[in-house]
Amino acid sequence: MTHTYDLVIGDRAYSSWSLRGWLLFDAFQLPVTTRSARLYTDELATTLKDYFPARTAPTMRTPDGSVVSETIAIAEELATRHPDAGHWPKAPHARATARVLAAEMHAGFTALRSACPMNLRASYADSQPSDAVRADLSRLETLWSWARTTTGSATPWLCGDYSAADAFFAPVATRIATYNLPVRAPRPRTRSAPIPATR
Ligand SMILES: N[C@@H](CCC(=O)N[C@@H](CS)C(=O)NCC(=O)O)C(=O)O
Repeated sequence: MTHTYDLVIGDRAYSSWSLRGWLLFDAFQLPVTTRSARLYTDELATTLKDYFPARTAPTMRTPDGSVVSETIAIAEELATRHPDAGHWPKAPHARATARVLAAEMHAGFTALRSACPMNLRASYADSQPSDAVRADLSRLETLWSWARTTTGSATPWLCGDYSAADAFFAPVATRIATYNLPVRAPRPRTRSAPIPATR
């Protein structure tokens, strides 16, 4: 029997962390067996009994049996085990930048996350974001613009090639679309010279 990764996830249309966890496999061509469980039901708790001490989706089990919850830990563990998969940029400055973005997403944006739950099946034309949500959107613009400038990204992505930072912000991008949230286009990349990729 071939052992592969197992990944417990909720519905990827509604569970932003599950979508991130799944993207950390799918976008980097890593094979995984997914186990879907409905969130906020006994189904998730029952499924996770096999993944002690995890309590949330996504949770992965590595082929050798380590249980890893917390999406940032999943990203780091996959990146370490599969260094050529591309979770982090190879160039040190772009890699550091991508790590900052993923970590801040993991820890922050609480107003946006609670006011605008991810829902890939809905689209609202009218949005009345609170001041706290507007502050999160402003921080997003700052971070995204900084990442693209400082890494000299010439792709549509944040730090050059698609990285875990993009996977972490994918559910945020869907919220902007779902709730028609006001964000400005990125500023032109002329304000500071990018740090060379080879540093
Ligand atoms: N900090 C966790 C958050 C994961 C999380 O909150 N997952 C939600 C679904 S989006 C969940 O499993 N909720 C079920 C529960 O809390 O009972 C991570 O990074 O993975």
